Amino acid sequence: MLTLHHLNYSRSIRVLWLLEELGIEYDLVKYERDANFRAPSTLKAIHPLGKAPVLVDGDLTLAESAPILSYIDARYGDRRFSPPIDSAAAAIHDEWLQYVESSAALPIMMTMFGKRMGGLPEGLTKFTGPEVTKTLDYIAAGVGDGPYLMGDQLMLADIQMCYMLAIAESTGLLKEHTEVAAYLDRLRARPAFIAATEIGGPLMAPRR
Ligand SMILES: N[C@@H](CCC(=O)N[C@@H](CS)C(=O)NCC(=O)O)C(=O)O
Repeated sequence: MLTLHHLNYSRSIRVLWLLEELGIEYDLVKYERDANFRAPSTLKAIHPLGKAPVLVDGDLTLAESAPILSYIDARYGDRRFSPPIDSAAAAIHDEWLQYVESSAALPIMMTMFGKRMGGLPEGLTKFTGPEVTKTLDYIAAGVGDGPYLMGDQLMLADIQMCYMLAIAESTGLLKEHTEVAAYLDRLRARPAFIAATEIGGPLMAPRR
């Protein structure tokens, strides 16, 4: 049986969402963020990074959303949310899947932290401003006529992308990227996404 270690208001909603899309059985262990919005130390007992998501499947303990999504889809999902193996589409999809955390996350998360912590130093803003614009332009072009990144069918990369775009939206970064905002709305309208939030709680913390 798969066990997902889920933290409220976190990236682990991605994994919960995929599990709900697939309709497979799993156990869920829930963790609550502390007053500093950090994961409780009990999560470190599951994986040394102490971050969510963590997936446990027998002897396998896996951190990082992207490989977790790929593992579940390949082993338990008949690759329903991935292009045919070894195809060019699979390589392009993998690029999108990795892009979210390895490139898009940095400027979006830095801007979010800056906004919540009283602003970034000017030198950093000179970096993050253009990087955020480039990132959102790139995602908008990637979705194109959509409805999803790879066309008609929802894929793992879309599931991976949703959390980062929700952060961008909550930071006010989607105001001039209405097509990206519309894509985010399409993702959040998926019944399995809604089911995941009913089980694991909302994607974002309420604004203070
Ligand atoms: N690159 C990792 C990031 C994991 C991560 O940063 N998780 C955050 C939640 S969104 C976390 O657990 N934060 C709590 C903490 O660091 O204390 C992934 O994609 O899964």
